[in-house]
Amino acid sequence: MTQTFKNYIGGKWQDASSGKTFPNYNPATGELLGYFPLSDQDDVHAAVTAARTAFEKWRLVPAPKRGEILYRVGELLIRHKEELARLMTQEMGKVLKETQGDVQEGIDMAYYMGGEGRRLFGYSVPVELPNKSGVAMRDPIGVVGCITPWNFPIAIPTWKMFPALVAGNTIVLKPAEDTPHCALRLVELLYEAGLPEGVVNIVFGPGNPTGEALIHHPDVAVISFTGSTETGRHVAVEAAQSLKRVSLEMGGKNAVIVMEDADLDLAVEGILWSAYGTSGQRCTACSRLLVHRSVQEALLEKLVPRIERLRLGNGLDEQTDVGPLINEKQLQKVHAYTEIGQAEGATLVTGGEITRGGDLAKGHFYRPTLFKHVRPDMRIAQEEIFGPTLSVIAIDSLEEAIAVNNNIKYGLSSAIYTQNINRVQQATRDLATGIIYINSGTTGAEIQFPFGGTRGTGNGHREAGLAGLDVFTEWKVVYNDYSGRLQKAQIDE
Ligand code: UN1
Repeated sequence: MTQTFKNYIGGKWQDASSGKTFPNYNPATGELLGYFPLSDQDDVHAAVTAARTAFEKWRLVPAPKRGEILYRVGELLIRHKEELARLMTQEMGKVLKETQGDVQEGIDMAYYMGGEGRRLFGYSVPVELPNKSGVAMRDPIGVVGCITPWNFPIAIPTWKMFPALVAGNTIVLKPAEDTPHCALRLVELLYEAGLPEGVVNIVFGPGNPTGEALIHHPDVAVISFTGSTETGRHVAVEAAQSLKRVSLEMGGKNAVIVMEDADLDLAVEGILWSAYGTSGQRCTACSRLLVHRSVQEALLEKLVPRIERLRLGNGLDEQTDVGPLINEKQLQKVHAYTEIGQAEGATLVTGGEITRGGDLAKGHFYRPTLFKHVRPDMRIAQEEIFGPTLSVIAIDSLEEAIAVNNNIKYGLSSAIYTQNINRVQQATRDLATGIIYINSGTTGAEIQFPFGGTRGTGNGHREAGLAGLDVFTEWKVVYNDYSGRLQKAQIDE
């Protein structure tokens, strides 16, 4: 019998108050994996109320103790790594090696933010008056609403929840409706590690009504969102009404630049991995290849056969290189971009097809696709496709590559292959993205550094690293005057 799962609110498993549910499918096989509650305003209200109540106690738990819970979460994630990876592959399709990496990112974040329990550095600096001191410290903000995507269903919730928790906030998590089960398991492990009830609450459901209720709730102080730029803009506009703090992590249209002096074999590996890994469904995925005209044909001669050899299939099968797309809607969107590219006059070199044969018949599989003769202003070179589609643009100089790289509404990551140190320096200075890779592809960010991008990719915040605490903390400054008399700053001599 198919299992029906529940929300976890205030330490209790609960159905949606309406009794409604939605199904969860395996994108490789079409198999029904379970039903989850379709939560509305009432469920979200109950979750926010539970989080708000729990906040008054959680904020007083010493931060090192909060950190210790995260260390235990790290241990549990290690113990359950294989189970979670398999569950994730079944739920969203990417291959086991990648889902193991996804869980590993959560483990890394647990230990990193666990350590922040004994840091959370503020600072003390000299003050201008005698017998007075000043200290700046980080304070939690309150209830944080986390809205997370399906492409990194463990890692991204940990990027949001772990810094928020160590800083003393409480949480309502709304995971993507395509990957509810991973999020549920993560929350279960948090409680197994000893988290007090109500500190993390999970409500399942789609953007509307579940996400909408969260971004509009007056007691939610912060929204941390990862998803499309279109939805992120909506979140920012709506949440502004109640002056919520909003952190947005959105789209990318990331480029690999290959200069004429590059090691082409090395570049091929980086391009394959970052363009077609996760079936191109990463914010950091490479979707533009800016190659020097003089090495374009040599590069494509090496690259195209390798693309054609990528094996599509169920991510649980060790032979598989590329899993399915997340759902039918995304499959149709990716294919529509193939038609757009052809209509725009780009040359389809390989792929461009929905795969319906044999074992793949029930899944949402798309052949790894490459277009050449792409102009930088074509839609396939400007818009985020979020699939295995790579557009090759010929460039004649580093300056041109940088200009093409930057002339786009996103700014998450970029990469350059060159052996020339001067070009490395120039590219590092001028590529206008939040992340730059030298001689590797556009993916592979590590959690101890800030993650995020410029322009339409974000709204100025960063996740992970020390910067990842900023969204979830308010600076509080305490002046302590022990002179026993009225002292006037800026006025007393
Ligand atoms: C994302 O694509 O949403 O750098 C996150 C990377 C991963 C994280 C990607 N560590 O590709």
